[in-house]
Amino acid sequence: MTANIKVAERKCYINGRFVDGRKQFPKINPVDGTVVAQVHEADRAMVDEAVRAAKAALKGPWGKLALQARVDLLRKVAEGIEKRFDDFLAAEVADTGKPVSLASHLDIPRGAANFRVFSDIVRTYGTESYWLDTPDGKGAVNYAMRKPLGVVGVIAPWNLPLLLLTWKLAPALACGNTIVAKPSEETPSTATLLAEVMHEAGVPAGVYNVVHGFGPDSAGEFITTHPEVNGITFTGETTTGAAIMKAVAPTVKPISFELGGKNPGIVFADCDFDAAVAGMSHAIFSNTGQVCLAPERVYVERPIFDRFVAALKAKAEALVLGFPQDKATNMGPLISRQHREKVLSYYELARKEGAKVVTGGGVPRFGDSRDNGAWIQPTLWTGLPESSRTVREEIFGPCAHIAPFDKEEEAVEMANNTPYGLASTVWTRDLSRGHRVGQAMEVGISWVNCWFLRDLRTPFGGAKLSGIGREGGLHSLNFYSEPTNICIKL
Ligand code: NAD
Ligand code: 6OD
Repeated sequence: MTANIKVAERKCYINGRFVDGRKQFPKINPVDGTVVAQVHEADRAMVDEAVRAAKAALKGPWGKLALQARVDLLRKVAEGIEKRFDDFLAAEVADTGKPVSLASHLDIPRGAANFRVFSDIVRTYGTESYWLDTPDGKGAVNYAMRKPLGVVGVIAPWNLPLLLLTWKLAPALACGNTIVAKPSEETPSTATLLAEVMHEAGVPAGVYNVVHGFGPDSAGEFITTHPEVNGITFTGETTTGAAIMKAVAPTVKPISFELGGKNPGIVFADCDFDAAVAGMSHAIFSNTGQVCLAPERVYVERPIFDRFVAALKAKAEALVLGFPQDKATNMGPLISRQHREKVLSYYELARKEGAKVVTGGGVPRFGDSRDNGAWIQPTLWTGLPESSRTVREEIFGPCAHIAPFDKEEEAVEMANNTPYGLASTVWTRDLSRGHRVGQAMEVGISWVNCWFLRDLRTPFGGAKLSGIGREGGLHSLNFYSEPTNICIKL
């Protein structure tokens, strides 16, 4: 099914030109283990060149553009993504192996939507202004003016590549910044296609630069340690965030971090049972569990515990692990064999820690090319203590542990007993309880009777180890701009 995908070349894009790296690395399709792209890795000199180009563009035509003209260009970028929808879709699917049905409804449309949303929001972005009384009675006008941060380093993960890159790129550009972007080494393609779209839209050279590569001693580190990069926005693992914090410390850059999670789901006995089972199944397994917001810990009120576990098991076993293009497919592989090793180590650990394996726990066998890929079984466990590593550590796979509870307070306490604080989802028909428990969650986003649903103008980010700062709507614009306080004495 994937054999007709050509091996693409993914070059870096610096100062409006596609550039070869001195080294290349292969991108492997996790569906069947074939090479789908050769990726050009940026060395330190290439990152330097990208930063120089981005800095020059700030002073050049981009910096001089009026806001309306900038917004018009970003809208053209949104249209450009839509015009090349099929190319973006094919590239994202080849890199990740995710079902076409998912990428065509989520990843690519959101890539375009991010540019539209932030084009709209930036048009109405105001700043404070105050009238000051002065002893001479003449007064003063005191107002804040927002300027771009400058050159912004955007470092993105592989799970929702275009969606998460543009989620940061669009507001940063809307505020007038220039960009040095590093997509994940696992998903180089859509960021590269976006360079073509930017070029066609007429975005000036140097405004959007793409440098491919890895983290330490590669493009990631070269961006974060670069003295001329004025801010870093990062989505990825908490441990990577910690390393980046250290790296940026000597040059004191503002950072915005969206990090890992170990999210709880709480299901009360008074919930709409079928909706809760469908909602939790979607939340746990979509994108093969590789969503930072996915609930890997599920707490179910005891009267419905056995029935809920059985219903969730049935949902897991009905998932179709198929080729991305098949309409029936609703779960793809993990991103790579390497990531599968990590997830499988937790499947093994769960057994050692005494879990009852409700379903899954291993690698599926297909008898076709998928056996060369990075497939894994959707997996559910019960019976683990809250202190076990399986229940405490982020796995980032299609799996969850389900535990019973008797009292609301107990569920809240277990849900919050984690060093992470990204997201939660609560299922109940009692609206007061929905508010009460939803508000008690120590997280950045708390859903009731839904998951992943969000107006893009609202704040997004994590508490505790799940992040620093908030993006979304005006929160993004606040991060990607620097206020100057101006006071004029009359
Ligand atoms: P990762 O941290 O391994 O990599 C993310 C990016 O950082 C990649 O581009 C990588 O090359 C780069 N990188 C790695 N080490 C670096 C370093 N030392 N300096 C600079 N850059 C470096 O994360 P991942 O495996 O790509 O993504 C999965 C993780 O991301 C999970 O933990 C998940 O929860 C998290 N995530 C969080 C959110 C959120 O919004 N909170 C969203 C998506 C994913
Ligand atoms: O929807 C978004 O904007 C967003 N940042 C989603 C993050 C998903 C994490 O995997």
